[in-house]
Amino acid sequence: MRLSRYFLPILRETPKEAEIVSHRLMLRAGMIRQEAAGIYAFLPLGMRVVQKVCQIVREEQNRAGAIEMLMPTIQSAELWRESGRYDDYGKEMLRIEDRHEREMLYGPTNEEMITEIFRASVKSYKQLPLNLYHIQWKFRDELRPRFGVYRSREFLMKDAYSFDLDAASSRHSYNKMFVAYLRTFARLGLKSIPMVAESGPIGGSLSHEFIILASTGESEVFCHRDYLDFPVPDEKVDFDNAAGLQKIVDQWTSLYAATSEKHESGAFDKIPEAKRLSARGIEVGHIFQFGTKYSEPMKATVAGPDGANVPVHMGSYGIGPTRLVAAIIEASHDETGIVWPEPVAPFKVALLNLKQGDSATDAACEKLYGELTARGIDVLYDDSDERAGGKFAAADLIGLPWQIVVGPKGLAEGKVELKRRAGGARETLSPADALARLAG
Ligand code: 5CA
Repeated sequence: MRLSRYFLPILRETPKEAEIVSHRLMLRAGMIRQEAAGIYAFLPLGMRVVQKVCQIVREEQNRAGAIEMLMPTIQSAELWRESGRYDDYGKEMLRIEDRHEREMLYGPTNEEMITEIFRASVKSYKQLPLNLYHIQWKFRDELRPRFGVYRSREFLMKDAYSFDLDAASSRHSYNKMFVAYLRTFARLGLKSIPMVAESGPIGGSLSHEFIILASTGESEVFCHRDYLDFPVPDEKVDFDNAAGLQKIVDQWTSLYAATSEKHESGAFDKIPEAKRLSARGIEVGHIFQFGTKYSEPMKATVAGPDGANVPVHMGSYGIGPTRLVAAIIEASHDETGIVWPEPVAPFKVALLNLKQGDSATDAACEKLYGELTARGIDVLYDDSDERAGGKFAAADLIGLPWQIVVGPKGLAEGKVELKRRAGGARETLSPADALARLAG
């Protein structure tokens, strides 16, 4: 992509309304724009990151056996009356009336709708277990939307819903998502800690929040420090091996870890003092097991092996991809800007032409640009007329993992500079070597 043809509205000034670093950097780097309180447009650079995050979330959901679909954002109030949540949900729900005066709502979550879809066609335990998910916009009329896309009113959610015949197999489904979440957040370059959590309006007795430690986090959390060094299961993990998964989950829940709502100071104080970690965190995922809370009132039953109809056992599993973009920046930035972990970077390389208009520099850049593109490497080519200082600052701000700096002085010796954004290490090498390094 040539910067001269791209849409990257970088802000020079620090926006005053932004209280935390991720919000500031997302606005400055031209990733998002506020359209109303808690409602954001994702501009091209921001949208690329959202897509990368969603793709990793998707791959790990699929690996764990969940099946992707897409439900609508607008739901009928009727459905929510069936579960009894229509009135309970209160002011957080955006209620809408259509032209026929039918009560509708913008979905804050989808337990009711998925239960309705399930009961329409699944009749036998032989079709279980089943886990269906989608990645879709949600709306919650948050009392205090803040920190940009971290706590917005409209946000993207990956929500998965599992259906099982009984509590034991429902636990297996829960564990699949638990392990998928550990892998997902690790692939996004984050250290997540599953913590015992309150289930709130979703319901149920078993619930974990996946927390990223960050000083700007909204949640107060308490855990054993050793979680920070626990091994994350690799891609060979067998999701069909119930006992094997339970072992992983047992290890990841063996030490104390709780959000403030579930905190027990007595238990926490038993941890040796040096191992106690009391910190702030960002909730990036939340999983719930709630048995028959929805299936019973909504009559989602299947015929069991003995022919008798029983309500199915369910769980739901949420991840916030748009919140994750903010969480990744909170975890990975420096004083000059964002430092993208490679798997979610909007482009892999920034190619900086330090003397646009100089025929040798232009030719070297064009050649590199063509070669990088041909190899399928995402490159943002700064071919603007900006002076060198401005190009360096913009490249650091948007935080692509690599920068190739091409200027007349270096080129006179057949060299370009390759800079690693994380850590700032620089190397002087030939364009061919720079290319080989990035293609490797
Ligand atoms: N139905 C369940 C699980 S599918 C559910 O709604 N869970 S939730 O309420 O915990 O939300 C799931 C995830 O969505 C959260 O972990 C968080 O990552 C994200 N999320 C929730 N509220 C917001 C918000 N206001 N802004 C951005 N992301 C949010």
